Amino acid sequence: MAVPNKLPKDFIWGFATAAFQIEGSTNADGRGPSIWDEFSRTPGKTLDGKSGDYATESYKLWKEDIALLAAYGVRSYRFSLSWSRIIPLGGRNDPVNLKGIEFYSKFIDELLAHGITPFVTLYHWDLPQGLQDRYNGWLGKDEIVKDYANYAKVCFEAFGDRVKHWLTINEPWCCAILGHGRGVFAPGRSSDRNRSAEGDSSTEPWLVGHHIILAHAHAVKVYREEFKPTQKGQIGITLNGDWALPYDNTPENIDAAQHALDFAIGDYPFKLFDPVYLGFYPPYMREVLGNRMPDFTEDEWRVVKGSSDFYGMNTYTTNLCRAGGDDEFQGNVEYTFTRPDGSQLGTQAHCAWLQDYPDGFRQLLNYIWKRYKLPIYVTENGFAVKGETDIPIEEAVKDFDRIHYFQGTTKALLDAINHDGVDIRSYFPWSLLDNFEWADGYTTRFGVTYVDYETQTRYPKDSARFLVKWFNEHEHPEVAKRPKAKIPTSSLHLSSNGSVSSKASSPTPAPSRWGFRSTVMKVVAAILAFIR
Ligand code: GBH
Repeated sequence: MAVPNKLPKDFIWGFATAAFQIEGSTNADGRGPSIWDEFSRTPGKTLDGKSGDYATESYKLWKEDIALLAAYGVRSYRFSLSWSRIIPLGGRNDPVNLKGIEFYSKFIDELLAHGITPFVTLYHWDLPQGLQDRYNGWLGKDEIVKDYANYAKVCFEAFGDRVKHWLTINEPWCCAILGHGRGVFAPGRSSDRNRSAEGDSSTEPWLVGHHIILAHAHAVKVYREEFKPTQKGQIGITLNGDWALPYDNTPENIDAAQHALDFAIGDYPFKLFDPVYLGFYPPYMREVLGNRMPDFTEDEWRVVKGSSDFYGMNTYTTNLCRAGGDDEFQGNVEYTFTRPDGSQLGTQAHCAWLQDYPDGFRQLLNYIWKRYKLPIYVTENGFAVKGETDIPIEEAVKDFDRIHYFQGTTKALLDAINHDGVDIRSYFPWSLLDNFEWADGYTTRFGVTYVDYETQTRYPKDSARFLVKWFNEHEHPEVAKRPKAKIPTSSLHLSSNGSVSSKASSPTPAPSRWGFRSTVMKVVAAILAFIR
C-alpha cells in the first residue's frame, strides 16, 4: 500500500559503478584485454593521460567496497561484469575463464551475505579486444550478436540463481556515437583522420546502434526462453537520455526540444525504445538518414519488439534546445544551458555537459512513463562538483553542490512517484566511488565517496551521508522495520583477510594498503555511528 511521502515497498536503492571504471588489475587471473585497456593507454585519449590499469583497485579491494556499501546500508548495488574476465577472447568458441566466474560469484555471495541485492550490467563498454581485432567488434553484425548472446548465457548460467536484476547493455548511444562517430570513446573510430586511421562517422554509428539492439534482444530471448522460467528475474536495457526544454517559445525551438528527445530516447536505433516497444522506426529518422539507416528483417523485428521488461534510465541533466546546427548525433539541435536572458539553467558541474536541474528529472520520468507505460528503473543519476580534484580532501568531502543536486533529484523522484503516479522501482546514484571517468581520466569525480588514488583510501563525502539519511527517512515503513543489514563485527576486521592484499602485486606500497584498511575501519565505524 502506498504511504504518503514514502517510497514504494519494493523500491530498491544503492550506488552504481562499472567494471572498467573501478576494477584495475587488467592482467590478473587470466583476464583478456578490452578495447578500453588499449584505448586508455594510447597517448592523448584521456585528459590526464591515465589508463584504467589501477582505477580504484576494486578487483583487489572488493571486500572493502562491499563493507562500505553495507555500512551505507544500501539495499542494492549496481555493478558490471567484465566480459574479458569471463571469456578472455570474447567469442562463443573461446574458453571461459573459471577464475573470472569465481571472482564475480564470490562477489555476489558477499553482497547477498550483507543483504544487498546484486543489480548486474552485462556490458558497460569494455568489449574484449579479441573481438575488436577479429571482426571490428560491434560492426561485425552476425558474429557480435552471437558472441554477445553466448556471453550473456554464460552469465545467466553462472550467476542467475542469485542475480534477479539484469541489464544487457549500458547506454548504446555512447558505444555508437562516442565510440564510432565522435571517436572520443573506445574503440575510437571516426571519419576524422587526425583522430583515427579508420572509421566512417556517417554510417558506422547507425550500424553499431542497430547491432547493439539485436544483440540485446537476442540475449533477452535466451534469458526468457531458457532461464527466466526458473530463475524468475527481470531483464532490460538501460539508456542515457536527458530532459529537453525549448530555448524559448518560438515554434521551431519547441520542435527542436521534441526532436532532441526523440533522438535521445525514442527514434534512433541506438536509443531504441520506439523500435523495442512500438515496433517501428519513425519516419523522421529515415528523413534524416536516408539509406544510411539500417532496417530489421521481419524475423528480427519479432525478437526486438518488447525486448525489455522495464525502462532502464540513466539521466543527469536538462538541455535547452535550439533548432539548427549540423550535429545529427543530437538531432540537428543545439544545446545550451544559458537562457535567452543570459542566466544559467542550474549549477555548473565539472563537466561541460552537466548542470543541476531537478525539475527536468521529474518531467523526464513523467514523459517516459506516459510514452512507454513500463516500470522505470533509475540506474544512474549524479553530479561532478567543479574543481573537486584540485582542492584538499577535507574540503572535497564537503560536496555542497552534489548534495544540492541530490536534494533536488530525490524530491523529484518522490514527487514523480507520489504525486504523478509514475511507476519507479529503483534509484542508483552514480557513483559509489570516484573512478576512471572514461575520456576524462581521473580528473572528473562523480563519487559519493572520495578516492585518494595515491593510497586508495576511501572517504565518504557529505553527499553519501545525505543520501543514506534521506533513504532511511523515506523507505516504506515495512521495509524500514526490517532488521537493518547487520554487519557482523568480524567482517569489519578487514585486515584479517590476507588473501586480498597478498593476491597480486600492488602499485601502492604495503604501508598505505594497511593505512587503507585502518581508514576503512574508521570510516565504517563513523558511518555506523552516524546511521544508528
Ligand atoms: C554515464 O553516462 C556512464 O554510464 C558512466 O559510466 C559515467 O561514468 C557517467 O555517465 C558520468 O559521466 O559531450 O559529446 O562527450 C552518462 C551519459 C553521455 C553523459 C555522453 C556525457 C557526453 C557527450 N553521458 N555525454 S559529449
